[in-house]
Amino acid sequence: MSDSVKPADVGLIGLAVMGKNLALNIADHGFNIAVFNRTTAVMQEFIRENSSTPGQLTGCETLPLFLATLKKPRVIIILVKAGPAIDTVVSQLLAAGLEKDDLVIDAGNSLWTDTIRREKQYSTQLKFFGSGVSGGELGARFGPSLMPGGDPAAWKHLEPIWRAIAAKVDPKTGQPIPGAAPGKPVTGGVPCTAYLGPDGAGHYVKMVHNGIEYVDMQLISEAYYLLKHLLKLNPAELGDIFAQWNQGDLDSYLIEITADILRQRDPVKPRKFLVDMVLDAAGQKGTGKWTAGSALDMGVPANSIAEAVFARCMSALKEERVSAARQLKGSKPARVSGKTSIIEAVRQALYCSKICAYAQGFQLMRQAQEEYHWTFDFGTIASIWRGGCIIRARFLQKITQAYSRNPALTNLMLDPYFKKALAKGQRQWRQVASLAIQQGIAAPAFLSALAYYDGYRAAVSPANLIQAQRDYFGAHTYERLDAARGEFFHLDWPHPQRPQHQTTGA
Ligand code: NBP
Repeated sequence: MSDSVKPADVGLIGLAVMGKNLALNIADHGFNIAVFNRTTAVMQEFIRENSSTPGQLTGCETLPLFLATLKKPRVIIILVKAGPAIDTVVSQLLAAGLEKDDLVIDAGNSLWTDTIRREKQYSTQLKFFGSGVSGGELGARFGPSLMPGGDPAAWKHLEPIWRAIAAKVDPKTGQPIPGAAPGKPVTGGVPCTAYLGPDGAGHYVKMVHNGIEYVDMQLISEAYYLLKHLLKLNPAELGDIFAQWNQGDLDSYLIEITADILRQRDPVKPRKFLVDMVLDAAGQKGTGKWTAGSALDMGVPANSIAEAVFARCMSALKEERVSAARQLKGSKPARVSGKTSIIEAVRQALYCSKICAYAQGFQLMRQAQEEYHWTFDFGTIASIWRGGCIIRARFLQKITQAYSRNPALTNLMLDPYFKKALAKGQRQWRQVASLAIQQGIAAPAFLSALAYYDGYRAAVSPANLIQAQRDYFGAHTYERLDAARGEFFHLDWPHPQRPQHQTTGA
């Protein structure tokens, strides 16, 4: 290190979309930052392009040089492709001289069980820490939502940086404070980050955030598609509806960008709207699937999250769908009357379904904390999602308030505010669900959210019959309504191949 270069406060490895933008955000906040990338040319170009950055950026061509540039104990953020690349980078850092007190933060979308494993595996060699980062390119650049989890002692070193670079919200309204620009970060406000718990807690919360994001996007797409077909509206008209919705309860980043997207003309064929030219096959990187998988593993009903993942899988079957459309009959979507009331009904259906999606995400975290011995503060989780992240929304202030009213809330739907919202919107929600069914329009997220609501509020379900069937064919036993929970019975069910039958305790 030359004498003119001050030791760096923090290092960052991985200069793709997220790493570059997070590095600039960190530099904007007055931290000296050293950066390294596997492909040196990427690092060199990044340094060249940002030579006028007010903060100090130091590009390092080798890992030994990178380590030598950092203050001790070193604080190193890794933003490389999630998966084996994390272990590769850690091994390379160890080979280059990383020390026991140094902190390595995996800020990518890593599977939480990998983070649990890595923290244990590297515990004698370094301090491994996980943190979710949400907000995409612009969030990383001007203020993301940061979801850290790991050793609390390690958090002390990271906390000042994370609090500085995170998105900020107004303490009274919970609304994001806008206006950050290169070299001019937002000052004041409440940072959208908080320590969430040990080992994989941060990455688990980030994963659930993404699972909710899948449903949010699916619900918005279903609302768009229903309005398009029921009211025969063009994308610009639909964009205006979403822009109007963004002024009320649905105010959120995803609704805002939806309005922008719908109004966008195609740059290739300007007479067309771009959305009409985009192929209807949605990709996925796996965090939605992980969320649904975790729900299945723990037995938590998160049907809308799973439906949102399956809807993307269905969308990907483009060629099969095109062929099936010619062969399978359904009712044809027809124009319906009452434009204003249909728009309002879809808005209510969207809001009610969104409540169910978030309820499922929080239920999942509630169960995960039992499973992994974490203690989540759900109000804090909701509060750090109010700004910076993809699911940021006015609605998250309501969730923050719900958990501050009752931190032990059994289900978000039971909070007085949300109970009222569901009661108010449910007639129109059911109307929209019926319309979708009658008109043959697939609306899996709307319908699954409604099924979640109706299933959760059903004091009596049809599972008595399932359990009786299980006992019939597999002697799996059943509990009785007139006996204590945990007391099991079995019947030798009458069947020609099973001569005698009787009820027995089991
Ligand atoms: P990518 O996930 O596309 O990863 C590209 C970076 O990883 C490049 O810097 C590449 O170096 C580096 N890399 C790879 Br690939 N394999 C490596 C290895 N074995 N050793 C060292 N470096 C390696 O980047 P991203 O989109 O910026 O995302 C980074 C992380 O943040 C991911 O976990 C992602 O899931 C998460 N995330 C992304 C977003 C988003 O909007 N993109 C949002 C939130 C979270 P190279 O230049 O030499 O190829």
